[in-house]
Amino acid sequence: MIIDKAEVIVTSPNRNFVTLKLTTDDGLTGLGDATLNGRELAVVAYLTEHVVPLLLGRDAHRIEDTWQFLYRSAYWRRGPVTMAAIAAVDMALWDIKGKAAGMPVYQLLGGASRNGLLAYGHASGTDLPSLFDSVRDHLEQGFKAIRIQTAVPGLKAIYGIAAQSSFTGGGEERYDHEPARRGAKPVEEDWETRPYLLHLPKVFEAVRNEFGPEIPLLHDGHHRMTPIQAAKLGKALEPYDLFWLEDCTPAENQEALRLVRQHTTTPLAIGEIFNTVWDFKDIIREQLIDYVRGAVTHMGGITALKKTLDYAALYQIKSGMHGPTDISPVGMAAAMHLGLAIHNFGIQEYMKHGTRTNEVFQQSFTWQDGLLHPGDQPGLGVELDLDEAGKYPYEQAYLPYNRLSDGTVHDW
Ligand code: GCO
Ligand code: MG
Repeated sequence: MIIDKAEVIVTSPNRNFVTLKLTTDDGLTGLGDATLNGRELAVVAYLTEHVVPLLLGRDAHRIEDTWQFLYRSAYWRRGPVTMAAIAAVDMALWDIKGKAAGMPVYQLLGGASRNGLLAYGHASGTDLPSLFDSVRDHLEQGFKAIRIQTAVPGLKAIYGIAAQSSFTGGGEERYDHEPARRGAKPVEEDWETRPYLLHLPKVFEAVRNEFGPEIPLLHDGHHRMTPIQAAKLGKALEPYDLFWLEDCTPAENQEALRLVRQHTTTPLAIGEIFNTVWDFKDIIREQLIDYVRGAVTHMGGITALKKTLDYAALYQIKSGMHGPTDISPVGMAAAMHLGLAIHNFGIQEYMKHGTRTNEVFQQSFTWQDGLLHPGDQPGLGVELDLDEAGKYPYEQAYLPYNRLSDGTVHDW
């Protein structure tokens, strides 16, 4: 089973996606997600110029060998561009192997460890009434776990807050699709940690009073706090029993988590911007986190993330795979197959893709009673409609960034 065609497809139905499509000499195809939000074309070039020529003629069955070859032969290791490119190849090869075997990928990974995947959605609001509406929307959609993000009095624009409700069914009017956020320059947002630290516990108190103690609630700090601020927030949120506090400090300062950990029992999740097991090794071994946020798309694929999660399992640390809409339907499918198979699954982030995205990518996953399931089609269960994809050419799109009120650039 020889790889004899490798195409890199860029499409922007609701946002930009980079997909690798491999075809074998016996006509099987496999898809891999290589989307790196805001830096998409760097991965396109890495794949097209440096990886595709190496794939042609290789045995499509040799997933581990291909992974090791791409990782080690480059000499320059790790990094989001390299690891997104390797991830795409890895996913596409698992897709092909599943099709060759006539089995969904989760069967090849050991079979289902559960009936479906607990998933959390993103509720947000500019004030409490709009936040409550958004939570209600999510409950009606069947979500059994919900992330809570709110505006902070005095700050104009913050990541993760939709202008209206963050969930509108079709998924077209959310913060992650707003046209103002796509363009030739990154949108500037503002930030001050003090008003946020004062405000957030009150929001969680109000949400608990309105919706009760049962529903698992999550929050994303998006790397904005110092270690001692994060420790203080974790402690202040303890009465509201969070499922997790995510990215409380900048992820690259791993020692920070030791300090946070000493002060709070609020569970911690980190790692959406990590790309290898080396980024997780110490914080797993020292038990400084509770959930691994790595994405299949950015961690070098199913092969590499499974190894990281197996290592995390030794310490009762669970998966919490990244799943915003900048993970393509192919990357989401890979996450679902992996999540279904591993023993230490924790929760899956799930932001519904927009209508146009779902027309470009035909998907077999199901969403029922608050649980995701990748479906039982051979492979990953996703196909790409090239004609649909061709309607939506690449659009320059940057992530926003933050400045403090005195003008200092801050973590976004
Ligand atoms: C999350 C993330 C995302 C990121 C985005 C950047 O928890 O879902 O923080 O919303 O900001 O993926 O590309
Ligand atoms: Mg996050």
